[in-house]
Amino acid sequence: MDYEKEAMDIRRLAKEHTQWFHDSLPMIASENLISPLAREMLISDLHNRYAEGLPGARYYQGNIYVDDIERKAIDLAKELFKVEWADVRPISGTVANMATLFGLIKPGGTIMTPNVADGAHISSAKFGAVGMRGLNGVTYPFDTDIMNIDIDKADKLIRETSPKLALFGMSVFLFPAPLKELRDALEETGCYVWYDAAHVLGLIAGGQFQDPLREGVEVMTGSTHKTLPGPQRGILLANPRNEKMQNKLNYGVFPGVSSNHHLHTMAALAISLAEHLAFGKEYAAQTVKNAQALGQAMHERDMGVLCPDQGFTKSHTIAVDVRKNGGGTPLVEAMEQANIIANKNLLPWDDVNAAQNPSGIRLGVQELTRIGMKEGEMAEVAELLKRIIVDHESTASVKEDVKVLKHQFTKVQYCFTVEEGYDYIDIV
Ligand code: DSN
Repeated sequence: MDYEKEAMDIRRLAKEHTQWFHDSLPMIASENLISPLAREMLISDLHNRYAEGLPGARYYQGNIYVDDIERKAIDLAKELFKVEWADVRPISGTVANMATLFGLIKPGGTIMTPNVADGAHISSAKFGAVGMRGLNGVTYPFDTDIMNIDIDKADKLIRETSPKLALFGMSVFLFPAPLKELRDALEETGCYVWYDAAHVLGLIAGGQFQDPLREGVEVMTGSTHKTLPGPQRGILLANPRNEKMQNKLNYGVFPGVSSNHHLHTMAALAISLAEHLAFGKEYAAQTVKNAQALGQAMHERDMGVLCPDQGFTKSHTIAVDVRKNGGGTPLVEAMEQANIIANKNLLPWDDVNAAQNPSGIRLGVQELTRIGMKEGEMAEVAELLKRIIVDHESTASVKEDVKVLKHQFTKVQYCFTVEEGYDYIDIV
């Protein structure tokens, strides 16, 4: 085999992929665009190096500058989230979740989590990290009319079950979790209260959605590439009740579930945190406005957007029940052919085993917002979606109009600008 040709083929495929996304409307709620300054970190020498432990207490030499970068990342995270303690080493949101499980609960312990069909992330499921830790998972009762935890039933169940750990946060996260409403029950059990903010991290930091760390949450995890538009990475934030708890979380990250923590993405995260401190408020507010505008425009076109009485969403995401138009799978495939990229999604009435053929579609607007789209463009996106989902128009003709819309928005916004001729760091 010609291995050089293989290598060049891989490069070609990556270029074609990049061109495709340049021509597309990416609407997967868990993705975003990194800024030019943060992206530069990904090809710097930091990528080639190792660090274990914490700044000033490492297991390898060569970390003089890495220590300074990591200290800055920690300080920026603490400022952005107004939190006492931050660990920027988890290499993904799921790794941050695993570190929390490793640190705060032992096998056999009881954890309360949202249910996957109701929109929870797989790491909170028996077939995900919760199961791998050997925990007894109990799910919150859910009210499908309001797409949120049923407060009265959950209050009762928390008191009856007395979990060691209570997890909030979803992957179809439309409305704030009822933290204040359940606070008494949670405090009475004495359990650790943990919030997986992966999807809404940038909204929280920007003062939108809810403020979990002021609503009774002690530990917040997240991924740093969704509504917080940074590198693919994770973060762990806490107001620990005592030093023992802080040490447990620290130990959970290292040596619990990670060794080297990927220094290029750590530096990219530090830059993204600084950019979110500068631009996050404006970005988060526009993101939520756009999601609500998209929900309204699709609702006006009778497309099955959930929760019209609640204003569709308070986050970056809307959920759409597309059963009457053919179901999630064929429709996201047709959308993909028309260059609108989204994912099919379980809705609460689906069997969890129907994940390959669910009722719903999940749409996120955080990336379209990142390139400067506003409410007017959301109406255009709704019309493009209607032509596929309701009218079943030819995807080829819709695709041309998708490209015309997308090509008007080619720059990443809400970040520090890089001038033409910018002196990028050398790879070697
Ligand atoms: N599964 C991802 C999502 O799309 O929500 C998060 O890890």
